[in-house]
Amino acid sequence: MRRKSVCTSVLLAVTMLLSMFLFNSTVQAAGFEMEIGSVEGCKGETVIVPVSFKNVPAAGINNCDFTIKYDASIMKVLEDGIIPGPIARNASITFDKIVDPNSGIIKFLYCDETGLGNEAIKSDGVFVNIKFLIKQTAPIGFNRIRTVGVCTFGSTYLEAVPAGITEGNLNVIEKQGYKVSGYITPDLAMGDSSSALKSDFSVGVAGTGINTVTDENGFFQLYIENGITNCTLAITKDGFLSRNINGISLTSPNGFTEVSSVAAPIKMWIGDINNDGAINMKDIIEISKVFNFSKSDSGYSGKCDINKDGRINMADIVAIAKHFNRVPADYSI
Ligand SMILES: [Ca+2]
Ligand SMILES: [Ca+2]
Repeated sequence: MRRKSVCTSVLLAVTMLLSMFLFNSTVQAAGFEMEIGSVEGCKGETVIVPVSFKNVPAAGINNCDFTIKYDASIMKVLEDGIIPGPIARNASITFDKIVDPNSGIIKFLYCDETGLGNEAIKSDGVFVNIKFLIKQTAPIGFNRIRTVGVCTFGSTYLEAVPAGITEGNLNVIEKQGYKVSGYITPDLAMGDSSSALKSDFSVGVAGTGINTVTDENGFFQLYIENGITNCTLAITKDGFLSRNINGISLTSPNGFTEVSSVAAPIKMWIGDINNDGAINMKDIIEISKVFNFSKSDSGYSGKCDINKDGRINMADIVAIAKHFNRVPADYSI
């Protein structure tokens, strides 16, 4: 964590320094463009908005610095929802971002730290994919996704590269089809189900690309195209034993199916730290590697802090013990 923040500081400093030089000379690589994707989806769905570079100059894009603005009342960037694209080289070092979920701002930084052009962006393609959840309160219609402030792009030779910017949008649509909703909650020994633990369960319809995530109340809602009358929901979240809910019939007369309620939510078992489909000693070993670490320690692992209280200790082991030696098939018992 510390190393990453140091990296961010270094990237910021280098990018700002380069920007000062960049204004002194300009490469005439007419035609370089950055395009923010346009997507559509309905309330409760997740969508992926790509940000792509086109007509990248032969000298490559050595560094860039730009900010994207979206409507935070309509969309939410998912946790781990900013994924560097294939043209970002050695992204763990060269690529960084800062998200402000309250104001709907994402700042992107890229810098070839070799200084030799070895990690400059040389080809056209997707620079970053941004995964958004469309909020349940989102009204039907278009919402701009655009840049704000100065967007700086620099070549390997420290020349400014002028960029044409195409803004994108999210079109929130009314979707036809069956609606499936429900509530999910972690089944914890301490009975604590704080909102941090209820949100961000991924809920997908098996065999389709339909997917959403739970909100802070553990609520989810999906729309399934007419024609599918029966489905399986696949529920996953980092650190939890994955679960399938089979045989959901969608043929209720009003087209609306509730698979679980606030009073009787679908329960998920925590403790599959290594995501191998079982809660066992291997997971305890993962926790023991970071035992007694707290959030301020560089080795702290959010995944091992089962109850999300900022410390990795016996309480987390106890939380795992509740469903020790269980596999997904045990959920039906
Ligand atoms: Ca495991
Ligand atoms: Ca803990």
